[in-house]
Amino acid sequence: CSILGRMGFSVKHGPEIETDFYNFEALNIPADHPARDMHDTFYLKSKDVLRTHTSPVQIRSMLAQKPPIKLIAPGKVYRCDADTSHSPVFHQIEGLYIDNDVTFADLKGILEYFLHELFGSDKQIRLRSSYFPFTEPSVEVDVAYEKKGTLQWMEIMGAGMVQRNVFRQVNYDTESLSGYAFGLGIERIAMLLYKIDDIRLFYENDQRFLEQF
Ligand code: 2U9
Repeated sequence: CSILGRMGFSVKHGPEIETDFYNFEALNIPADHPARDMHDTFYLKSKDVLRTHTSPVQIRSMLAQKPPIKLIAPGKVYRCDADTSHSPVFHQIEGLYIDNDVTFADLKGILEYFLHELFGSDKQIRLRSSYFPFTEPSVEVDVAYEKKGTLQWMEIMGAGMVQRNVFRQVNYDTESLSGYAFGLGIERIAMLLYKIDDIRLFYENDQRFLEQF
């Protein structure tokens, strides 16, 4: 948050219980979309959901204010999945920038700057083509590291240009506006940085684990 804050992103928060519209529909994930399966959603009796990402915060901001919009949404998200690398509650930071003439080159520039601040300016960055319903084109972002003298890549975050259907859902003009978005899982990055092999250690409050940091 402090790195992105210095880059002009302001922090926004939103509810952890969300409606289907804010969590899925507005993000170009309709009811029959296969991407719904990827989210392992916790449903409430009311048909509301525990948010599966912080993206609904960006939708709420887009409806509440006019562009330019430059924000990050950090917070808890929920997915019905549990093993050494998945927790039913974990933390994400997502970013959104919308203005006239925002390009993929702008996205590449801020990703590189952000990751160099986070991991060190000597680290090589790679963008790989990917798919998310809410961005097009979409990429996954890798950071290089060395393992036994050979170059390896670790997947750090996802990103892309905001899908035009997302603009349509919030009545934004798709001709004049464009934007980029990105997302990352905080525990995943902490696990990579500090070589932690079990995500559950973060939540067990074992003093011996926590005191190391
Ligand atoms: C709006 C439009 C687009 C947010 C994005 C990602 C790519 C992404 C994952 C990282 C690891 C989730 O925690 S994780 O499993 N996220 O790769 N998120 S683009 O895109 C948005 C958000 C809001 C209105």
